[in-house]
Amino acid sequence: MNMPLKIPENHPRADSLRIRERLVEAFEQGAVARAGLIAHGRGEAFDYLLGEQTNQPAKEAIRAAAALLLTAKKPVISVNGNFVALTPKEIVSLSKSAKAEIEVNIFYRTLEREKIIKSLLERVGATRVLGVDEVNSTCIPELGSERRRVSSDGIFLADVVLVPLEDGDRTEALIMMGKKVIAIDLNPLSRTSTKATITIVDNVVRAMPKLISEVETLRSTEVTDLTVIAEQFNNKANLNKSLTYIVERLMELAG
Ligand code: PTJ
Repeated sequence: MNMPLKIPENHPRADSLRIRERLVEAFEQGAVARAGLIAHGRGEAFDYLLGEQTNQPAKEAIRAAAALLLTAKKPVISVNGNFVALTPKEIVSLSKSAKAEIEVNIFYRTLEREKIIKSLLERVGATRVLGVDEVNSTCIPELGSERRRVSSDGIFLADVVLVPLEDGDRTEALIMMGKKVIAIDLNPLSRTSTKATITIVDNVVRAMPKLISEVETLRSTEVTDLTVIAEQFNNKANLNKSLTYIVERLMELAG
């Protein structure tokens, strides 16, 4: 076990180091998978390229995602180890404001990890967490991984599923089942990003509070207008904008 790192306030990378520490702590608690630490490193690299801020294409995706959540009949937030380590309170808050179920669905599946993730959510106010030791589970067709088992009351019935930090093939399977998928992924090139209905290319740490506040902003908007906002969103065009943003930023930095 590592000694917790004492991060000097004036360290130029203090925020990033604090986030790393949260991941390490949640790994030691048993919530984050070993591979989750590697996944975080990959995310950090893309975040550098994005300038570690929520850019305009991400803001547009957040607005469309909020509209989609508000028009959904049965939205579900899918939660894994990294997501709960980074934004536990925001997951609970979004589930309340968007009236969405929370379901634990992990790639490296053990009952022990499921229970730890559930308890971290309950500690910050979650009252109903699906997907843990479920008698009532169903399998997603065409999916080989442990993620195929989903709650019959949650992801299986959902029309809209939020899938942050996804591993890839499940998004495709959910889309094939006729569901709409909102991804939050720092990598605009990932399979998840390209297959999702709406991809927010941003760090979950920044995107989640903005998504919650956008849900509040749009709450009183007419359903027909919300539908237009969600349907007018073009994921491919938005991902192209994120890539262009990175390219232009790097060109500028390169002088
Ligand atoms: O908890 P489990 O068992 O379900 O395992 C979860 C991990 C994350 C290990 C699993 O889903 C996995 O292996 O994911 P990948 O294939 O590494 O993909 C994770 C994606 O999330 C990558 O495209 C990363 O760039 C991205 N990512 C990493 N950190 C963040 C992120 N996106 C948004 N915010 C982050 N903080």
